[in-house]
Amino acid sequence: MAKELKTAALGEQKILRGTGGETHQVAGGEVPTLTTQVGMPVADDQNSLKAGRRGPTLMEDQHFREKIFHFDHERIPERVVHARGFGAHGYFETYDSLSDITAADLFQRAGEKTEVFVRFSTVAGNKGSADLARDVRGFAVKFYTQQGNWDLVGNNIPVFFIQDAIKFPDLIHAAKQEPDRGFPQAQTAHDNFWDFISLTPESINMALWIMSDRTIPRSFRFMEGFGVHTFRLVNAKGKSTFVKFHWKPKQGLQSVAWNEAVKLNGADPDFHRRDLWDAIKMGDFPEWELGLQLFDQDYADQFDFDVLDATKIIPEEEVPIRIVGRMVLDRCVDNFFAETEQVAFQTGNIVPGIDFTNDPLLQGRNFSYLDTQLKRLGGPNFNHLPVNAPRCPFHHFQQDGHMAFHNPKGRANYEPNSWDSEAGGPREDPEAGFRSFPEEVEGAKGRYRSETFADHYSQARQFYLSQTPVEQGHIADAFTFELSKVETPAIRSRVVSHLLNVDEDLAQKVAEALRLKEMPKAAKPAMPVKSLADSPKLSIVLNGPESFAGRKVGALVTDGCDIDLVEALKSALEAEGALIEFVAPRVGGVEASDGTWIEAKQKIDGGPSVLYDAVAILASADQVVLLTKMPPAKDFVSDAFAHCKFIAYSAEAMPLLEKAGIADDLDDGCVAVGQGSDMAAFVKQCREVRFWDREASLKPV
Ligand code: HDD
Repeated sequence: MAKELKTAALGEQKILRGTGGETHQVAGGEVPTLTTQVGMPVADDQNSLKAGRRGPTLMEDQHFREKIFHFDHERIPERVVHARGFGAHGYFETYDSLSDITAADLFQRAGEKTEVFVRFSTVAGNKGSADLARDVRGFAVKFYTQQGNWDLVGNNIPVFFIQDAIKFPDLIHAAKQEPDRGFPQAQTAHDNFWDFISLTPESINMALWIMSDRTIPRSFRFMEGFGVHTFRLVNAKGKSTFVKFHWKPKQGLQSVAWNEAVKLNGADPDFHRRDLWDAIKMGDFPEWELGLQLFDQDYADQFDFDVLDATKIIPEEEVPIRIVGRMVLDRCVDNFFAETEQVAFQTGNIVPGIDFTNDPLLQGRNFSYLDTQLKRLGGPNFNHLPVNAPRCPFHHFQQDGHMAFHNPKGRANYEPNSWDSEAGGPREDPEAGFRSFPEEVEGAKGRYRSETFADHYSQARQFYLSQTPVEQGHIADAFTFELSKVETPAIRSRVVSHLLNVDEDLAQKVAEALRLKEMPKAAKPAMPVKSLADSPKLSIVLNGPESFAGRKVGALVTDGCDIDLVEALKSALEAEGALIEFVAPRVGGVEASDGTWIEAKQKIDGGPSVLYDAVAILASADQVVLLTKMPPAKDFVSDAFAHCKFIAYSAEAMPLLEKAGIADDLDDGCVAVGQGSDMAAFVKQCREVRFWDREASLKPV
């Protein structure tokens, strides 16, 4: 006979107050009594109700049925794009009143704070995909203003692949897993994607951006955000000004190396979400400044490109960015599903003082976001969910439907009505209410693509030529990598045929690295490619951080490591606002030279150097031999070197550097630290984030 199972959990609890059961005493203190959804106290949550000790489960077990039923329905459809994301709460603070250019309430009063919710995301991968996919990052901000919610649903790249929303399903189908095989996951390195891109010349500018390091950010905290489209700001007098929205990270820009991204996906697939969570939890709140590029119709008319074309930027050097406020993320979500998963962004959510333009991508988006939320959230009342509900008062006659949390009060649920103010409900306000900017529009109906959208290469060329040589090298490597995963040679060649219009040198490099049998002819541009002035603001390296604050050093330590060096490094990093994490052979920690116990955060194979911005190798003479025998210790050093990180090392650690094969190649990015050496100087050097000079000596694969 089967042994009877004891239910320890039940036995140890002491009921404090009655069976209606408010609280129980458990090991950690008082907890509320477990109930069903409708509040019935539960006596046994370990065993289903059975007919006899070993008999079948009974249908009348309502608690069991309710629990399993609810579990079966826990998932909602993931977003068709941007499925993997991570959200946080915070606020936006207006620096100065912008009442001269917009009537938007949140921009009226200097110093005023508006609550925000932000969700960062990747685009192509499924909900469970890894964070370091080479991909665009979503940067969606919901402002809960006093005149309704304004959603600025942007990306970390200021241009887009396509000009007209009607091509969005094709773009996304091509980017995501191929439909017959269901792979590859979260990657654009496959035939369908590059087939589509190479047949869609308008996407070439974006192709250059996504092959740059922008698509492998160090974390959400170190990337820019963009509203992409041209919007309008409208002031109280009805005057309109065009605007492009920019988010500038106060932390500076930073990306990782591609080889690092590949390894990070294995070492910590949650690297980006963990980074944001940890930073907020420890009080190091990330900040972005909101910048506006403002221009009028005259500027738009003389600009080289069409301001309604979302595949184009307006260089910052041409229309400077006016900084108007800052956003601080200071609170993690309490519940991932309720907030991050159920948040519903809509480009259609704008407020008086902000308006759309005729950008055909934006116009199409305005339909898609409303539509998709209905599918995802299961009914028309998703704005009743706390994360989506406005923080200002709201009154309307919309009623009923699935899961309506609140319905209109009073007798009237229609308008006009002749009931008195209380029973009759809300009325429109011609003064304060939203009015569309009265732009004159006329023309014959037709499926057009304006000829002002036809220049597909000039800005791609400008982007490429504005990068530092290091970044140009990364772009060539990225094209080579992605196209090497494309199985059809004709598609590889077709991509190179477009690159010839961007920069011949780039095309040559990629063609050679792919070992194309012959150079294809350049694709025929619809109009001549222009030579535009360089825009240094497009480079990540030129716009890096001013300090090492918020970054992390991984210190590889062993028993007997020099406590003075450890302490010196710790205090230099603390002074900079940076962090240190100890990596040791065993996670329990190590005993330093003076007997001090140093707690490790990671065991060496769980804490590879890709997790850190810079590393310190502080092994003791006795123990370093042990490390030389550990492959992950060797990788820790050789990877840090290959990823151009700054490396501090003690003399005792040299045998490990030798084993890692870098002892003969030590350069200015490798800093010997010992008695009397200046750790602050090492940390100052780390502000550069990477020692890029090294890269030239590392032969690309
Ligand atoms: Fe989109 C989600 C950004 C073009 C249709 N998009 C989505 C999200 C971001 C963007 C950040 C995730 C929001 C969140 O975190 O919940 N999308 C962009 C940008 C675009 C863009 C910057 C171009 C400038 N999108 C675009 C087009 C269409 C869509 C042209 C359709 C015509 N996007 C959607 C969507 C999603 C979405 C299907 C999926 C989940 C969601 O909306 O809420 O409606």
